[in-house]
Amino acid sequence: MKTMNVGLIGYKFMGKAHSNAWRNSPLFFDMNIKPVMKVVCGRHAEAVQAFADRWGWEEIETDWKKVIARDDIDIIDISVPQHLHHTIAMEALKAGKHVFCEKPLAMNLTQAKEMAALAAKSGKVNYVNHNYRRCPAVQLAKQMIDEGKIGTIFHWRGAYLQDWIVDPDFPLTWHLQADRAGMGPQGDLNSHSLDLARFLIGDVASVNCMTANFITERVLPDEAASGTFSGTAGDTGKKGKVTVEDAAFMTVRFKNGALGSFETTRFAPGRKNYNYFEIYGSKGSLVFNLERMNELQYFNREDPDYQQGFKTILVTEGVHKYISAWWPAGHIIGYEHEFHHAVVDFMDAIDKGIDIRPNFEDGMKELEILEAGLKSAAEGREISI
Ligand code: SOE
Repeated sequence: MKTMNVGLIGYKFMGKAHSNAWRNSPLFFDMNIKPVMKVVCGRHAEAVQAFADRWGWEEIETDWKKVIARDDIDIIDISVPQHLHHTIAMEALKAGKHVFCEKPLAMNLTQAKEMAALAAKSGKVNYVNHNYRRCPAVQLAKQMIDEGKIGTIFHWRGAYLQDWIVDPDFPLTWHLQADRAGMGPQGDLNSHSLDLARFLIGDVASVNCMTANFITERVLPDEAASGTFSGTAGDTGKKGKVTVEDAAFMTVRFKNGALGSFETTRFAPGRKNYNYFEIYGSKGSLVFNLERMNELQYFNREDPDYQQGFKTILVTEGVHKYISAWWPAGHIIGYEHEFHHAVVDFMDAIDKGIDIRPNFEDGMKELEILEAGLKSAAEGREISI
């Protein structure tokens, strides 16, 4: 069995989701190249060591440059906040590593262009982890669209809603600071929705967008005690300015003539990770809701009138992509399984010498559209891509 050594940079929420996938994918899927959890890197040695012990990483590092410099590391997994993606990915590609990078690809289009150009020249597998593409129900939607089941597509209606900062006492974590996050939910969440729309509908010709800020300053955080979805106020009592949008509502014209809407906010109480889309076509419609991720709603205009209505396809039969590696029909899968599917396809791309999508080129195109959205919001006009 051929193996490749992985170096993971970052060990919080995404480091955990990725470690789970690197560790367990070979147990469920037949892989020609098996990933080896060689080294995990983070700034605080004691915490990283505890993480490595729990998840089975062989070694730890506290300097990501040393991980990249190692000849025995084949793959660099970037699971740190996006202000570090460009620097680490560029060094990893220059060192001849394959790169598995969290989304959004970069802080801005300029960085993304450099990353995509170097990745294209490198001949190395490069992937940006828009994990929701690899949900079997989304793969089924793609299959049904490609089979013409819903005909010519008129509309995409997407919403990616969360509620974890609606509390004015939630502190100013890095997600709310432009110099570390780049954007707010536009980059964090609409990037996912946009990736799904580009995968299922096609590319975007122009955008219109409006943004809003509801809480403009927040108490400074205790960084060590804060993460994604969780924030602990620091003891200084000092406040700082929120420098990213709290919500972004964007409409787009797709190149194929379809119209789309993308709503994203972190101020939707009760919506914990509500990644949802509807697609309307000349022959029918599809609806996906991540909170019911094993189901795809399908309306078929060609059903006889007395049977017309949305039906629920339970996407757990072995015929669906990835499912046969898991459980029998009806034994549903979860959020973490999409990360396994990404790892499997990433290693397969290396084995076969092929591309995996979304790659850095996709990540760059998404940032181009997302930035155009923020420009549209700032200037109050439609922006062509
Ligand atoms: C926070 O909004 C977050 O963790 C995103 O960064 C992820 O990409 C998303 O999948 C879940 O929510």
